[in-house]
Amino acid sequence: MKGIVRTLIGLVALLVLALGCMPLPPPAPPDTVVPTPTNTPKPSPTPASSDTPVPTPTNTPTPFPTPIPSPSPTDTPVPPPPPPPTDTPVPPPPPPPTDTPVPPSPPPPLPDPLLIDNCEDGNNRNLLGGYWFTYDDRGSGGTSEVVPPAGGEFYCTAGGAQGTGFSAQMTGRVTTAYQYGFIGMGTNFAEPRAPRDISGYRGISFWAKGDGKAYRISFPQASIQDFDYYGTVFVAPQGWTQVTILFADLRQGGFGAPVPWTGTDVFGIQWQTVGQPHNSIFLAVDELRFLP
Ligand SMILES: [Ca+2]
Repeated sequence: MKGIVRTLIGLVALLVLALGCMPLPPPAPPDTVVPTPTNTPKPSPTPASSDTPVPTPTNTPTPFPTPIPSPSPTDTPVPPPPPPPTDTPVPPPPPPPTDTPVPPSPPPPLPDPLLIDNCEDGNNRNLLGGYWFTYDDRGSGGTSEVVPPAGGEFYCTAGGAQGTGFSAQMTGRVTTAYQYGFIGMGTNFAEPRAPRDISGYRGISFWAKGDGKAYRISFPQASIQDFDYYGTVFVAPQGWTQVTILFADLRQGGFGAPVPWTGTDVFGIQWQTVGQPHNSIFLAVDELRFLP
């Protein structure tokens, strides 16, 4: 009997030793009932036999409950990156500046074959090519003065008829140094100076403004050499006024030889003072036209 006990004790000792070498089961969560060796039913004192089930602590360990991972900083929900800046809708480029609708330009004015000059081109010639000029009595011993000076260039002056920009103007004075003292201005129908046939026209018209004095408009012609040209006298109004001159109304001054008017050899037009003296002279003419 003692042998059996000893054997049992030895077995128990071996068992205890074996249990000591067994890896301890991981600590179970408090709520897990893990059989501990104390729960192990103590082996019966009956002799161990091969059919005696030896309880072992190798009970299948209760699986750990899946640990709930504690939130880690990395688990902090990362706010989604801000959406990439949406492409700012690029406004369509402004349409190219549309060509400003060009209003249909009025047809260019038809060449006015009747216009002799309107002084708007700013030069010293009329539209027929002839020059504007002034003259005075100094060649006859007088001392009358004209501006622009005789022999110099004659340019139209600002201030024209009917709101236009320029007109032909002369100023000056007429003295008595010469018995028939005078000053004047004129324009030729051609350059170089040459006679022109203007017999197809009834006359000319022009706009005049001046000092209220009388002026004689005359038409130098090739067939007259003594300066007694055909002409007529008009009074220069102080405001722009249209003046009409009919060739049929022209007469010679009477101091020279009578010559017929044919209108076929006319050099141009000139405006000349009448009488003397004149302390001041002012005459402007503009918008010269032939009368058909
Ligand atoms: Ca003008």
